[in-house]
Amino acid sequence: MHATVGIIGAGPAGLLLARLLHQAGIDSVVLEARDRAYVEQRQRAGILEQITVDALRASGAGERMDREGIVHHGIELRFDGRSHRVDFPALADGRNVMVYAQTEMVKDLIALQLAEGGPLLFEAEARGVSQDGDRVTVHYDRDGREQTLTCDWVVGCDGFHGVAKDAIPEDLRRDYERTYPYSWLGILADAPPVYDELIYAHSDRGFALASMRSATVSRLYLQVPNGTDPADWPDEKIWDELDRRFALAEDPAWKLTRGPITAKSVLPMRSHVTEPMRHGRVLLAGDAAHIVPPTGAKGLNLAAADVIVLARAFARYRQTGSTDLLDTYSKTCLERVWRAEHFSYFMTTTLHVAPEQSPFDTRLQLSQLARVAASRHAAAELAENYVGVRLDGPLG
Ligand code: RFL
Ligand code: PHB
Repeated sequence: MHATVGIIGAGPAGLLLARLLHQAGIDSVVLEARDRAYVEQRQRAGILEQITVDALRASGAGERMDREGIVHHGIELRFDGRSHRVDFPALADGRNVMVYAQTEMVKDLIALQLAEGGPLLFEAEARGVSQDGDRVTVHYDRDGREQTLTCDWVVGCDGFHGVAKDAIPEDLRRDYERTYPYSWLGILADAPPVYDELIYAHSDRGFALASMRSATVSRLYLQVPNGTDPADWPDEKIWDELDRRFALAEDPAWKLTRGPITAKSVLPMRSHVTEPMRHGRVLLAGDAAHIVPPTGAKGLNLAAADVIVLARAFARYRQTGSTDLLDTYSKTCLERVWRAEHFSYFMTTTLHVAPEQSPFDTRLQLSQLARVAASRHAAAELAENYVGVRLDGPLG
C-alpha cells in the first residue's frame, strides 16, 4: 500500500489531519493500533479553543459540535473559601471556549473519514518507521502478519507511548520532562453540572475541578496521591471530598448535586516535550511530541494546532512544490507548545497542594490567586492563555 501521507494513530491529531488533508486533495492512510470502540470510548479532554472549533468545522465534521457543544464565557476560580469569575470575552478580545467532549469529536471524525476519506485501518499497530531517500516506510502488524505502508511523508500522531518519535536519531533529539507528585481521580456522573461554567478549586485538602459533558452528565476531578487505586475511593467518599474542596465560606450549605458514578479512573500528571518535531520526512504531532498536565485544558488544543499548521504546509507543498512551511513546522509549533507548557505548569502548581508543601508555598499560591481576582492584567493573562494565545505566524 502507498500513501502520500501515512498517519500513525487515530486520536484527535491523526483523524483531524486526515480530514484536513482530504479537504486539500491530499491522500492519506491512517493506521490505528486499537479497535474502533476503544478509540471512541476513551475518556479525555473536554475544552476546545476557537482554533480547534474552526478546524473541526473546516474538516467537515463540525455539525454535531455546533448543535451540541456548549459555549463557555469564563471559568470560576475558588480559593480561600471564596469564588472569583474570570470573564473571557471581557479579558481576551471577545473570545470564548467550547465544551465538547474529545470522545464526541473523535466519533464525528471517524464517521466522516470512513464515509468519504482515505483508508482508516483499526487494529493496525505500527512497529517502526524507516527512511530511505524520499521514501518512508511504516512497518505495521495487522491480521497477524507484518505489513508495510510506503509514503512520501509520515506523520506520527501516535501519542506519548508511540513509536514514531524513535525515527528522530538520539543525537539530534532532546526530551524535556517534568513529573508532578500528584494525580487526578476523574469521574463521570449522571448528575447535572453544579454550575454552568467550570470551577477550578484550590483548597488546603487539594485541587478539585468541576466540568461537564452535557446538561445531565458531570465530569469531576480530585487531586489524589500518585499510585492511588480508584477502588479506594467509594462513591460517597468522592462526593464528600468534592463538597469539602468546593466549600464556600459565605454559603456553607452549598453542595454538589449527587448522582450515580458511571466511570472512575486515575490519571498521572506529566509535562514532556520532544524536539525537534521533524526528522527528514517524518513529522510528529500532538501527544507524540508533547504532553501537558490537564489543568490548563491544552493537550487536545495543541494537537489540533499542530495538524492545522501541518495541513497548510502540505497544501502549500502540493500547490507550489515548496517545502518552506514543512521546514519551519517544528519551530512554528514549538513556540505555541512551550507557551502551553508554561501555562499548564502555572495552573497545576498554583492550584495543587504538593505532598510536602510548606505554609510559605501555600501563601504564595493564595497570593497569586488573589492577584488574578484583583488585577485585570493578571486575569487577562490567565484568560488569554486559557482561550489560546495569539502568536505571530500561521495561526495568528
Ligand atoms: P492520542 O489521543 O493519545 O492518540 C494517539 C493514538 O495513537 C494510537 N497509537 C498507535 N497507533 C498505531 N500504531 C502505534 N504504534 C500506536 N501507538 C499509539 C493510540 O491508540 C491512539 O489512538 O494523541 P493525540 O491524537 O495527539 O491527541 C492528544 C489528546 O488525546 C490529549 O492531548 C488529551 O486528551 C490530553 N488529556 C487531557 N487533555 C485535556 O485537555 N483535558 C483532559 O481532561 C485530559 N485528560 C488526557 C486526559 C490524556 C490522557 N492520556 C494520554 C493518558 C486523560 C488521559 C488518560
Ligand atoms: C474536562 O472536561 O475533562 C476538563 C476540562 C478542563 C480541564 C481538564 C479537563 O482543565
